[in-house]
Amino acid sequence: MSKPRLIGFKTCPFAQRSALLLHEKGIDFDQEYVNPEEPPLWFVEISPSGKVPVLDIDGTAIFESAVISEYINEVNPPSIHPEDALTRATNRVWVEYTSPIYMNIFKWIMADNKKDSTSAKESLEDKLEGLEDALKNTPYFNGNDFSMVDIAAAPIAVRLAIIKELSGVDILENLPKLQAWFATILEREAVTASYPAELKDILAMRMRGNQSYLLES
Ligand SMILES: N[C@@H](CCC(=O)N[C@@H](CS)C(=O)NCC(=O)O)C(=O)O
Repeated sequence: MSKPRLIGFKTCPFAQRSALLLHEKGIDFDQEYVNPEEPPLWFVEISPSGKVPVLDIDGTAIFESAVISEYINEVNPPSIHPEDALTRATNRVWVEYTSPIYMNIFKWIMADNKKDSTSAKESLEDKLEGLEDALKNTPYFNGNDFSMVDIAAAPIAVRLAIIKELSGVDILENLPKLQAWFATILEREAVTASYPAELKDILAMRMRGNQSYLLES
């Protein structure tokens, strides 16, 4: 059996989730990034939706980050899911909850005028407040154990920290539980390993290219 191959875009938070779980489980894998503007033919052939992440296991392509996570977790015990079925279901609910937040972040940082930027920021704040209310002042979402919810949210933590560095705006200012949770997540080695070192520069370049109101204001 050859090494798993994970295909992503450098900026994709969903692909980052897959990389994070692979690192967390200590799995030796090949990370491959494709250019979203000019995806190679081999990628188009293995990704029916044209989306990343794709996990290639010996020629079988698995896609959708939640499915990839379940597969990686299943074939690499011990499971990082909680034992209790209801807690597991609740975790899956919060994994789902975090997914649209990436689009909110994207709209906020790419808006090129005050009106769009403010409305995107408000939508993002609403979602972050929902997450804040679900937290219990524990290191990780479930307590002391790192879980799928922590993995699902880690790319949010990474992006909001980058945005704060680039723009000086801290959207977590009034969300103390989220601040603490994200700080703990960002300290984890597997989180640092899960995204390319140049992510900040790529995001800054895209924001500047879009005349991001967040950078200009
Ligand atoms: N539900 C998918 C979302 C993946 C997704 O939206 N990926 C984006 C990049 S972050 C993508 O590949 N977009 C290209 C496209 O839609 O053609 C998952 O969780 O894997």
